[in-house]
Amino acid sequence: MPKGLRIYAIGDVHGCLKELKALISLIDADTRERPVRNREIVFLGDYVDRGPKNKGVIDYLIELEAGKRKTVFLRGNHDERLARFLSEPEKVGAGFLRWGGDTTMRDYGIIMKDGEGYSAVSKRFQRKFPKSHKAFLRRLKYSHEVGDYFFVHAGIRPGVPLAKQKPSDLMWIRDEFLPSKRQHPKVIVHGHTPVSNPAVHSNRIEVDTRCYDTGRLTAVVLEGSEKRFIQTPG
Ligand SMILES: [Mn+2]
Repeated sequence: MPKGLRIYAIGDVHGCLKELKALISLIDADTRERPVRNREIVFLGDYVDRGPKNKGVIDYLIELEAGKRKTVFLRGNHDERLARFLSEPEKVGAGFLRWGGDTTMRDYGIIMKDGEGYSAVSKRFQRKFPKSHKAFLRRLKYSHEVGDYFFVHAGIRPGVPLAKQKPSDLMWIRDEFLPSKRQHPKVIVHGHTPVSNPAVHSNRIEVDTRCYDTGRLTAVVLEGSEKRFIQTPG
């Protein structure tokens, strides 16, 4: 990390509002204990689906974005699919509902009726979905690069230059990325694939600790060449 900058990068939130607020408090306490000139909080995406408070999480993130803390919000596959379910429901409806989209819709007051099609339920959902939330989803970035680190939701396709990576890989990749031993142009900091414990590998750092199951939401703290983790107790 460049001198004087500390980054806290937070893994998949998936509707875990309570843990997210707790983690932000832990991060603020950490910064008070160890003051630093510049601090940035990077969210690695997947804010919705599966957990209990999806609408609440987006409200809270919008509040954080407007507040004093310097923040960066990346785009996860679940965030992308939520946005697409509102605009092209027939294409993504099956996946959206299979992977927890029903819990997100319910938070916005929409329950799919028996025999209702994707288009019809999406239309009802659109009417309940705040413009501010739509705009937030549109603002999400695919990646963020600082110092020797590349922050992204899922990972990268090994061997492809960072500037040429496809959004679909950045949000979805697993099989070709996780086992790769290649030294990528930067150390990849990512979520997307849950692990029991966050880990530092030679070419990547993974921080998705499946908060909606474990109650443990994790941030990696990067400063100089130091790497450490902060986590809610679960
Ligand atoms: Mn994901």
